[in-house]
Amino acid sequence: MADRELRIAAGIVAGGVTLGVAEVVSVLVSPDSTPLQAVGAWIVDHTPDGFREWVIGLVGTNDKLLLFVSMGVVAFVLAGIAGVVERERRPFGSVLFAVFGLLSMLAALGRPNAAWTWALPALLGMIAGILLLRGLIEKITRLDAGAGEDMSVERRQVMRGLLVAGGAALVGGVAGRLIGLRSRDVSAERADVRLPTPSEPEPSVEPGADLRIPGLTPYLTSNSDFYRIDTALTVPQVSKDDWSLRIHGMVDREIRLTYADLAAKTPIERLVTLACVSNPVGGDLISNARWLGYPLKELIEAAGPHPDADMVLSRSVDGFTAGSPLAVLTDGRDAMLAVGMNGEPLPTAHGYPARLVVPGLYGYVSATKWVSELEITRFDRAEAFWTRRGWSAYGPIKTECRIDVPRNHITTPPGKITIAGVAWAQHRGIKGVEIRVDQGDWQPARLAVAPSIDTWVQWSYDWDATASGLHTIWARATDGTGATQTDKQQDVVPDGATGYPSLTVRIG
Ligand SMILES: Nc1nc2c(c(=O)[nH]1)N[C@H]1C(S)=C(S)[C@@H](COP(=O)(O)O)O[C@H]1N2
Ligand SMILES: [Mo]
Repeated sequence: MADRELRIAAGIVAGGVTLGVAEVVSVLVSPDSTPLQAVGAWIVDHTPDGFREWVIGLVGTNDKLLLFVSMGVVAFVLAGIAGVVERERRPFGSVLFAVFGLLSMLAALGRPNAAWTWALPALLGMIAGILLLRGLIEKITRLDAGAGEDMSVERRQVMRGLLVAGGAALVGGVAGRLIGLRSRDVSAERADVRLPTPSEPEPSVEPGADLRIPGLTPYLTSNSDFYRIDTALTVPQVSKDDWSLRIHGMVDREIRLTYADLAAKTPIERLVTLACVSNPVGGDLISNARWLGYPLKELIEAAGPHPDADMVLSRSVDGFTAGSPLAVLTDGRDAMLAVGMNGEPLPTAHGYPARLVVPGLYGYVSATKWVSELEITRFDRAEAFWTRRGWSAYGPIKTECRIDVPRNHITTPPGKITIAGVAWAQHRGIKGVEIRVDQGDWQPARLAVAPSIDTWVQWSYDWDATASGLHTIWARATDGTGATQTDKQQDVVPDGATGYPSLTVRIG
């Protein structure tokens, strides 16, 4: 049994070669077709919501990195076990490789945009891995059986073979991944895109919209600071020359729009604040940008939606779907097929070449990135990605606010303290924000200029802090219809968190 370690190493190296060969083959197929990517995507799709929330709470947006690292660890442990089993219970080590190869192939073929070729990386990787595993184990078994001087020479040969194969798998795998990603990378194409000019440019953000208070979130979010949420393990790379939008389903005539077709239309440019339903009270999954795009109302009405249709199921190239009320997309608000963000083509992570932006709806029911299809259908016939996972079918944005300054838990001397933050109720607008300190009365805050009812609004309040000790500050917003946000605390599932934001400061 002296060579147990050698057999574990043989299993791990064979596992590495499996993954490495798959990465190399994927250069010719798609970066998303490899076992790690395909199984990873399957896991993301099948993770229970509660667990996902818990993991994201723990590691934040490093969740994808954590997923790959844990998959790698599991793969190598299993491969090591396969090495031992192949010797002791032949051929069950190879069978273990075959089972995982087949599961990876199924996972790859099950991706929404997969072709049959997507099975090839896992298949060829599996074959290479099994051949290597059998060869190595046979060699090591002969070592076990033999004895004497020449065996140490052979042993050294096996070790050298393991190192070479392992090194080659690593180099090949990393190179394959980089080449595969590079050859599909659309950032160069994106840099050359010239955006069309909007009919009436959105007036530049009035200075009064930004109170410029240190620590207060800027009114406009830069593209690099804009929050990002999606289920994509690798950012989809969609060339504008390959992109098209199919409008179909319950329509009089199906329409297919190419990027070139859009050039014949006149875009609008609007300020819209996007918000994620997973944003807890006080959270930062909300950002505000200037979007350039084409009114969805015109695009959809050109297809002639049937009167009994009530849902637009938008689909992304990566299979994500969102279900928006047809009435909301066509009621005259600035719902758009966006191609520009803050004067630039959409960043790839935010949906290049085209995505949806709908004022007043949470992202999960409206803001489909890398959008490729609008299916006109009915809520009682179709279910979107997150609805199937227990989130509400309808996702109107709730009236909420956030306190940005002062920071929670600070200690500060008595005197004038500026309290400031943002408030939002997209497409209803914000009529007022009030502040309460401890058990005092609600006091109106000063609202900044609101360039649009579709964006958040900054607010501030000067608090004369005299009494030393610990104080709690609360805020609440009232929307344009006169409705004040609810004080009932609710978690993000199933349709968005509610409750007054609060923080504590120590005066003294
Ligand atoms: N293709 C695709 N589009 C998507 C998603 C996704 O997972 N895939 N997530 C949605 C969600 S939940 C939100 S909140 C917004 C976030 O958009 P952003 O990343 O540009 O901020 O995108 C929406 N569009
Ligand atoms: Mo979201």
